[in-house]
Amino acid sequence: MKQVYVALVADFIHPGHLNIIEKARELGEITIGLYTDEAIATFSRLPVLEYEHRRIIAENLKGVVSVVPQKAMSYRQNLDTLKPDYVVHGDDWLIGAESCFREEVLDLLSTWGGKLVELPYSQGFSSTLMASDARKQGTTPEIRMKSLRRLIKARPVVRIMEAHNGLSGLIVEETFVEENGIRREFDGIWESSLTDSASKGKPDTSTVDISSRVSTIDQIMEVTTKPMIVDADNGGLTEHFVYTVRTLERLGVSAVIIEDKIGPKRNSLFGTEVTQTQDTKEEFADKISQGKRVQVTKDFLIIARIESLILETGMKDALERGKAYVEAGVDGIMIHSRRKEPDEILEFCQTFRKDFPAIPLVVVPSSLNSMTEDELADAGVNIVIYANQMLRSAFPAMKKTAESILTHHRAKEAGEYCLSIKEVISLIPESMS
Ligand code: SPV
Ligand code: MG
Repeated sequence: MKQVYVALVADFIHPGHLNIIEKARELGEITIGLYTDEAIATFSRLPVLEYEHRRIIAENLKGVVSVVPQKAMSYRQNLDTLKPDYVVHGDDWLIGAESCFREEVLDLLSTWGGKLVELPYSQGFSSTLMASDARKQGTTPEIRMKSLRRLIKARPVVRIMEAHNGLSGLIVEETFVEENGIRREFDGIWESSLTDSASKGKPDTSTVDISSRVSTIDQIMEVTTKPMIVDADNGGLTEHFVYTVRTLERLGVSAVIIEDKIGPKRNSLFGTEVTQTQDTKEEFADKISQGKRVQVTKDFLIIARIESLILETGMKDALERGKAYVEAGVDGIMIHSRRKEPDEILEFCQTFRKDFPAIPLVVVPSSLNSMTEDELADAGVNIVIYANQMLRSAFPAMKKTAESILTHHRAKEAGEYCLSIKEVISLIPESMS
């Protein structure tokens, strides 16, 4: 029997895929190279289904005798091992981002006399389009919650953007750019105490309470599918924090971040200009372990935010706290700083990483805005949170518009800051699909 290799995502199977499988079956025994989340994450959004679920689908396609993971977009590793007689693929990779993988496949096959069989691309079926339809179909709390852990595993660095209401949530959900044929978008949403409060005209002092925060969370979740990380200030009293954990988990939030401070809440970016008190290492570690004790699923993450660099209690203190919080069972560490220079953040990340290679590290580079995501990833960072840029960019535009109307006694001149009437009435589609 001839051996045939077909690479597949198997998240959505459409007649175009079945066409390819049928042709492959005519040629011989089919091995599916099933793309791993890690491979897919290098060029697009994660599939809706996890690898294990996709494997079950692939195994049950008629003519498939085995399914092996394809761990990169490149076919090299699997083709070198299997040396198939045929590779079957749609002809949609002749041009575009995937064409380099096609060239590599042709090169490899030629070394053992294998052949590439290409079928005309099935017009009207596109996995990318179907994936965006799936987005409109929505998600479930469970799928949404789990997706952050999958992303941390799959991506060199997870890119999170702030949202403070449904509209900014939609922008985080849907905005993308294309770079060399590769789609770049945000992986998830930060529900920020600063911007949730500011958008309600309130200071960032926990005056917007958890019930009100939950209503914003719900508003954002209603129009998005991406995972959400919630900023819960210091989590409140431990006996209240355990309830917050249960609430967020039930809603399908993926992670909560709590900071190791006590007393009246002040935004960290004030640093030592205002009175801010750090919790003891022991008390805060206890809050973490109580939170971990009550969570229902294995998927929810509790991330501890270390404020030692903000409060200038030193690197040694920050690292000791990191160790204590990990021992208390924390799932990730956020290290915060308000310096423009990267030195202290980098020193923390590199030192912490040596002792704890597997604990996710989170940074919020608001002041430190010159470092790229790749540079942060090289220092061991797993999650980058853009914590306030949606609100900060909306505010000046609204202010300019208000001033322009007051100045000119009419709205004409403010038009340059505004969406057209046509755009605003069709901004949000009326139907779900
Ligand atoms: C927030 O976005 O509310 C944060 C990050 O906690 S920071 O404002 O930098 O403290
Ligand atoms: Mg905050």
